[in-house]
Amino acid sequence: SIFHKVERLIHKMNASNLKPFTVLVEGNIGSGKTTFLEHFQQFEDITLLTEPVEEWRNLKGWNLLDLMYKDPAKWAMTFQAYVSMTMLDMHRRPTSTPVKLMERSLYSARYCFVEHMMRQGTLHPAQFAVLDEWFRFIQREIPIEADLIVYLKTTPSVVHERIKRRARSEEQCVPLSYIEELHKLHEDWLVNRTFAECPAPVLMIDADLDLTQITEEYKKSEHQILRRAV
Ligand code: DCP
Repeated sequence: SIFHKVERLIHKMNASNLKPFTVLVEGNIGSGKTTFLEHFQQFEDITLLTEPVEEWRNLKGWNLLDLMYKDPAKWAMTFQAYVSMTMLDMHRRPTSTPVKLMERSLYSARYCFVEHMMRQGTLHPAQFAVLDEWFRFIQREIPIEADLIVYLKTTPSVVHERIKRRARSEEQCVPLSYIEELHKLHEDWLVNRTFAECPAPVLMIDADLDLTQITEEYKKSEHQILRRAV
């Protein structure tokens, strides 16, 4: 079967000591990135790096995500600086498996969130300049692997409903307009390619479907993720 073939190839890959095939999972807030990664738990030879948001909610007891939403002018910079650090940590984390799946990346932090906060004026131009210099420095000096981007494409109103339903306490005041702006930035980055560098080929998935149907949609990508790994 296809799975035996994949298994054999994965073991070959393990033996050959190559860099893992690295997949960045991107999409708006509430697009189902965590669920997508969890779908791949069934495959033993994939390393999953999920939920960096849990680190942002608890740094030595401080909830940076909450501070950022409550007082963006004061905390956006601190929050994004910490996001960059946790993302760099995930990008650099060694894996013994041939495939590595990551939730978000340094790229979406810079090209979607920081970009938005700069355009909005939430980040002072000087703060933006510091974050941007860090980003450029990392890009220049530290290899960041990316072989494929899975883009969970959604409609803003759909994810806005989901965000309200899941009721993560920090996100209760996130307006639809914010989700729409983030959507546009993801589209400009990954689809229209208008302002930012896209570091890998993009596999687009319709992520508007609800949980009962989305598994079928996810399955379509198994192929690409596992096959491209060899
Ligand atoms: N966030 C941010 N700046 C970033 C990354 C994320 O302000 N550079 C915020 C937006 C959300 C929270 O962090 O309030 C988590 O967003 P994600 O989209 O990374 O994670 P989700 O858990 O919402 O993803 P999903 O529901 O797709 O699993």
